Amino acid sequence: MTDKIAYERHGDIAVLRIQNPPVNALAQAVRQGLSDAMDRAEADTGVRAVLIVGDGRAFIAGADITEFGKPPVTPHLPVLCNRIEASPLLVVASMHGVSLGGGLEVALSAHYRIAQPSARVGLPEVHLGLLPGAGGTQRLPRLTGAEPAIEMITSGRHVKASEALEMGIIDRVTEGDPREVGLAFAQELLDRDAPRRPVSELPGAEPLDWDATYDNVLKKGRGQISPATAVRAVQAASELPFDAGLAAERRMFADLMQTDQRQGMIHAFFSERAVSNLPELKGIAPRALNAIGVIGGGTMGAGIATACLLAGMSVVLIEMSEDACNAAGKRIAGNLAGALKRGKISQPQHDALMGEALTLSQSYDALSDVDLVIEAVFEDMSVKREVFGKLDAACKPGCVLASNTSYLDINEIAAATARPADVIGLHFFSPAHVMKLLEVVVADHTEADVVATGFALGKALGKVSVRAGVCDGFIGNRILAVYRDAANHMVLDGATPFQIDKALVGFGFAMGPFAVADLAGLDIGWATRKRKAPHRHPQERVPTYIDRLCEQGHFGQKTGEGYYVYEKGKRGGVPNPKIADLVAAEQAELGITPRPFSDEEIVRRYMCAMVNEAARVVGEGIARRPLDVDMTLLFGYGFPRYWGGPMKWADIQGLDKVLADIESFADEDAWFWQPAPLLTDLVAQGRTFDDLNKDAAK
Ligand code: T1G
Repeated sequence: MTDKIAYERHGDIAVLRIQNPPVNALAQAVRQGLSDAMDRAEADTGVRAVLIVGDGRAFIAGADITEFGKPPVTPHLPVLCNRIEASPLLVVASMHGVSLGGGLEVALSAHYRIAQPSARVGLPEVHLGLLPGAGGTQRLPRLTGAEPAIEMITSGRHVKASEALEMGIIDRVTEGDPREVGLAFAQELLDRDAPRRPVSELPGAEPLDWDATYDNVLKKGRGQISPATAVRAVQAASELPFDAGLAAERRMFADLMQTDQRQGMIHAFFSERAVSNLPELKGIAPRALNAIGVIGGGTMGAGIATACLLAGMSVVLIEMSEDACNAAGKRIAGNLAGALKRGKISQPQHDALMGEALTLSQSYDALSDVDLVIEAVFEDMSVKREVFGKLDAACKPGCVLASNTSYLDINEIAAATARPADVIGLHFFSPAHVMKLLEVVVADHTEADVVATGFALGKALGKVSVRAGVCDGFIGNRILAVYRDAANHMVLDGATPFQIDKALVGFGFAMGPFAVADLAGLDIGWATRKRKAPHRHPQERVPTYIDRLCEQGHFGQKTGEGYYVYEKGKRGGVPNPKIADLVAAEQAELGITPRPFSDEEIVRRYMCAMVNEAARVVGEGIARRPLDVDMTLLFGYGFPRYWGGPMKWADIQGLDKVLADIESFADEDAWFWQPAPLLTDLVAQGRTFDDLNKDAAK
C-alpha cells in the first residue's frame, strides 16, 4: 500500500482518502495505492461499501501530466477505473474542488457520486492535445447523452456542480465536509439497499451525424486535432459495446500522445505556470497594491483602469481636461458594461465599480496616496519624461511608477525622476482588460521589490506576466517587427499579402499579419518606419508600397480600406485590388522578378524569422528563458497554443533544420538572415531551447 492513500474503516464503509498535494494528481503511487486499497476493502470482513474522497483542495485534478511522454507504468488508469467499477462493493465518490480528466473518470467508475456546491467537474484533456483516456469518452455519454458529452469533452470546460447534477453526471449536491457528506450518503444507500450501478452497463449514446459533428469541431479547432478526434471516440460509445469502445478510445489516446500538438500543449500548460515564477523574486515581498493611478484615459489607459477596477482596486485616472476625463469615464463605463454583459460581474458589482471605486481628475494631487501609477500617454519620449517628472513630485515615497510604453527606453524615462529604483515598465496589450499578456520591463535601476510588485499586479489582474529587459520593443514587439519584415520581403519577392495571411491561418493563427496590421491600424507601422528610417541599415529591405496607401489616408479597418477593403456591418474584408498594382510598381522600380511561393515556404520563412530573432532576445537576456518568449507570443500575439510557442515549435522541428533553412535563406539576403549566435551554439552543442528552460529551473 503506498502512502498516497489513507485507508479507514467506518462501520461497513471503507474510506479511501487520496493524499497527493497539491491537486491529488493520479501519479503511479496514487493509482497503485487505490488499486491496493480496493483489494484491501474487498478483503476486509464486513465492508459493504467504499468511499473515495480527496484530501486538500481537490478531489483529483487528473492524470499526472508530468508522467506524459515517459514510458507508461502500471496500473494503467483505464484498468484501475474498470477495477473500481467492477468491485462487488458499492463504490461512492465524494467530490470537492475540481474533478478533472482522470479524476472525473475515477468518479465515473464509481456507482454513485456526491459533490459540494462549489465543486467543478470536467474533461479538459483536449487542452493538452489529448482526449479522455480512461473511459471518459465511453462512460460520460452513457450518463449525459452524446451531444452534452461532446460539448463538454471538446470544450474541456469546467462544469459547476449544479449543472453536472442536471446533466446526470452526479447524483447529489450537498454542502459540508466531503468525507462526512460522503459517509452519510454511502450509509443512506446501504440502508436502502441501493444497487451497484456500473455506468459501463448503461446503454450506449444515441447516434448523431458523426461526420458533420466531426467536421464542425475540426473547423472550430482551427487545426487542433484532439477535439475532433474525441468526437470519433464518443461515436465509438454509440456504435460499439463498452469494451470495444474503450479499446478504440485507447488507440486514439495513444495516437494523440505521439503528436507534436500534445508536446506543444503540455509545454504551454507548464510554461504558463512557470513564466511568472522567477527564482530571483523568491522571498521578495511586493509593495502594497490597493489604490492605482492611471495617467491618460485613451483606449489603453481606460482598459488598464478597467482591469484594475475589475480586480477590486480603487483607481484614480488623470486626464488633461474635463472633456477628456468624461471621455475616459465613458470608455471605462463601456468596458464595464461589456463585462456585465459577459457575466464577469453582477449588476451590484458594476454599479459599485462605476461609483466610489473610480476617481477622474485633472490634478496630479489626486495621486498623493496611490500605491502604483501607470502612465499610458502618447508614445513620445519628451511627453513621457514630462509626465514622470510630475509623478516624481506628486506621488508618495514608495509609490511604484510604471510606464505602459510599448517600445520606448524605460531607463531614459526613469532618468526623468529622482527615484529610478521605483520605475518599471508594465506593457499591457489592447484591450488591456481582456488581453492576458503583461510584459514586466525591468530597467537598470529597478528595485527587486518593484519587480515583485509588477508581477503581483499581473497576478491580481489575472494576467500572464513575463519579465522583459529593456530594448526597442522589449520581447514581443521586437520579434514581431522581424517576422513582419520577413512577410513584407515575401510580398516584394512574389507572394501576395493574402496568400501569406491564408498560409498562416492554415498554420493556426487566428489572423495573418496583414489582416492584423489592418486591425491595429496601418498608421502605427507607417509611424514606426518613419521613426526608424534615419537609423536604417543600407542593406535593410523595407517595402514602400503600403506607404502609398497610407499617404492616401487608408489605415485599415478604421478607415474601411487597407490591405483589405471592409464593408460596413460585414465581418472581415476582401483583398484590396490596389495592392497588386502598388506592389508591381515597386517590384519594377527595384528590378525584382516576382516568383511563386508555396504555403509551406511562407510558413517556414515566417517562423524561421520569428525563432531567429527570439533566439537573439534570449541570447541577450532580454527574455530570461525560451519559455518566456513562447508565453509572450501565445498570450499577446495570437500564436497557436497547440504548437506551444515559436521556441517549442523550433525544438519540435529540430534546431539544426531551422538553422539550415536560415542559412539557405541567407544566400538571397545575408543581412536579414544572420543566424542568431544562441541558435548556432545550441545546434553545435546538440542542445535545445527546452534544455535552456530546464537549466533555468534548476
Ligand atoms: N498533473 C501534474 N501536476 C499538476 C496537475 C496534473 N494533472 N494539475 C496541476 N498540477 C500542478 C501545477 O503544475 C502546479 O504546480 C500545481 O499543481 C498547482 O496548479 C487519462 C489523460 C487543477 C485547475 O488538465 O487545470 O487526466 O507550478 O498552479 O490555478 O484522461 O492546475 O505549483 O509546481 O494550476 O489553482 C487532466 C490540469 C489531465 C487539469 C488548479 N487534468 N490542472 O489550478 O493551480 S490529463 C487537467 C489544472 C488526464 C486522463 C487524462 C489546474 C487546476 P506548480 P495551478 P490552480
